[in-house]
Amino acid sequence: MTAIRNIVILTGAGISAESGLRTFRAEDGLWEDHRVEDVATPHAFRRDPELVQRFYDLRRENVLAAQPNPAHQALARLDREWPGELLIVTQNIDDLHERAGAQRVLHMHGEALSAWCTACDARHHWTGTLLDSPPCPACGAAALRPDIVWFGEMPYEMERIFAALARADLFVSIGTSGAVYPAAGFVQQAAGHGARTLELNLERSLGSSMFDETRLGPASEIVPAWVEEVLR
Ligand code: BV8
Repeated sequence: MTAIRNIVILTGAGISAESGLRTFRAEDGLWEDHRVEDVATPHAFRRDPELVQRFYDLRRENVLAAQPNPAHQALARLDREWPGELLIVTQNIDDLHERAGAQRVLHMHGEALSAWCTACDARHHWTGTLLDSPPCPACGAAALRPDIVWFGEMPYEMERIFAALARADLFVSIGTSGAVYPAAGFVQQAAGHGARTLELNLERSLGSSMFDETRLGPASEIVPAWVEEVLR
């Protein structure tokens, strides 16, 4: 088996579930009691900006109140100690990877603690609310929206992600259902470039059959065990 030097890790809502942040595919399919298309599309924002701003103000509060769990801490340790290339590509808008100490992190779907001015294109670290249409700190316009990639919008840094997938020897997917693209297609891309592929999840995902190996269990248990193994 070729030596593992370059690792790409994809994380989803499941890695933050044990930190108290709800996952998406709740049994009722609602997203915190909203239909996804009512709160996470550009169309929804044009139709009812207050509903969308209130929804993300709530998500921002929840993120600020949450704490990293042992899965986040284990990946932060791997980031510190792994001598080869490593990129943690997260679909999550929370900052729990960074608060656990991880640095090589990329938020492909944006960040809850960031506001984006649609007038001057500036982005601002944001912990307050947006429902009250605060002025942009750079240009003063009341044109701030959540810095989030909504459905139908292009995810962030796709070139950097594709480049890392092309160089990966190992692709690991943690806490994601494989329901949303282009993230759900990364396993095929990595495998296509010859990488070994491993899934760590509570239950088999929609893409499980595409992985060389699947380990089931809560992230707070199976992620530290896997990191221990890799760093041994
Ligand atoms: C785009 C930010 C053009 C918002 C999000 C191809 C086929 C079909 C459809 C499409 C396609 N290509 C594009 C589409 C359309 C769409 C899409 O995929 N629709 C789906 C619904 C079919 N995709 C898009 O619109 C994307 N944009 O395509 O632009 C383009 C094309 C190519 C290249 C460039 C551009 C944009 C999608 C991004 C939307 N924004 N988030 C916000 O957060 O508010 S997506 C959002 O939903 C999350 O970020 C995440 O990506 C997804 C939720 O999935 P998961 O994170 O996996 O969470 P989920 O709840 O589903 O699953 C949790 C898992 O964890 C479960 O498996 C569970 O078992 C496990 N688990 C639970 N607890 C634990 C656990 N595991 C371990 N331990 C535990 N304790």
